[in-house]
Amino acid sequence: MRVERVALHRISLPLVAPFRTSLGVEHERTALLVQVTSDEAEGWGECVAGADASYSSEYVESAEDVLRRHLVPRLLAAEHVTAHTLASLWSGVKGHLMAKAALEGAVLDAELRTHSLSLASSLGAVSRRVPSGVSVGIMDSVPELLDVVAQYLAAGYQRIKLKIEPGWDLAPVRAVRERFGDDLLLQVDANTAYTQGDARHLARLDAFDLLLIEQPLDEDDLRGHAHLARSLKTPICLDESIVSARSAFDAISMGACEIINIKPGRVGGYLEARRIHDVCAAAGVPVWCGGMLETGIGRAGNVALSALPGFTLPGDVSASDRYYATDITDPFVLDDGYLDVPQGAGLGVAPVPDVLASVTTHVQELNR
Ligand code: OSB
Ligand code: MG
Repeated sequence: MRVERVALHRISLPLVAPFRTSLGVEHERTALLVQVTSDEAEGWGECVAGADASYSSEYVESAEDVLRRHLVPRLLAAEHVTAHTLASLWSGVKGHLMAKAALEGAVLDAELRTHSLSLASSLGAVSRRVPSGVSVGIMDSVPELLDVVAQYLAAGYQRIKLKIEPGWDLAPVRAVRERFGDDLLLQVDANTAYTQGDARHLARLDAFDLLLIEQPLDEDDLRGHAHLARSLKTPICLDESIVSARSAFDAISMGACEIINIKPGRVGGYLEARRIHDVCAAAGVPVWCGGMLETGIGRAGNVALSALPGFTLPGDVSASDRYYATDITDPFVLDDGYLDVPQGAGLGVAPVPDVLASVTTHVQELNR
């Protein structure tokens, strides 16, 4: 495939409700969409970098900058590319995995459309629908949290993840467990909010029979997680720490986690996400697909990935209306607690032009 043009669309999409984590609060999703036009097809990718650098070192403008200066020029200078050859094209560009993932996603979408293949089948999907979980932000009060969780359960979500931080952990978890019972699939996500000194406090979560605790410590603290794991019955799951198949293997080997959250956008794209899945499957480590409040573009890819056999836990792949009143693609809809895996070529979805235009704040076109 020969890429003729790349367009970077910056968008701002209001969230249906503010989303608060230990890292801060988001009222809208500011994101970058990458559109690739080849000699044969068009493809779209979504960059999961946030408006600030609180979750990772990347943010929207850093992704835009590295795409414009370093990644897109290499792509446009190549006579023939496939998603699998991009890694060698970018060998001189360190890091910036979220920017790379967005461009790889767009190239892969265009390539698969050329061959009339769905992303799900190309990755090795085995399911036609995937169970849907939901990530619930930090609330102002426990009664408010219980109302929100009750609404999600009534909608059919199959698993609840509570965001936690010091001061918002034992009480909300206890309240949700007591109100909704022992059968509820319940887990928590700390987004690095704790330190090793909190080990005894975190061990008190063991009483609530959680599926897992996600990323309690700093992203570069694998040894700390391995140490903490010895104090907790609750399995540790890593999110921020896992940036590649190699880091997944290291974390598993060190005993830093028993479960891994795979986010394609965080690890450089669907191809590396697939490799992490394979490493985990070989090690007997369950995985699930995380989310970054994606629009329908990123969501389509996350749903496809979630259909792989190693994704044995429900992911943070919720319906479009959990995030946005109007998504930029046809919405993903919850059906009996599941989302259907797109079967069309490539991602199987594309932006609706009018909706995209209404949320776009800036477009940059780069040509051969
Ligand atoms: O840590 O999993 C996280 C959202 C933004 C950044 C980090 C995280 C999250 C979520 C939401 O938990 C997952 C989703 O529903 O997209
Ligand atoms: Mg997380």
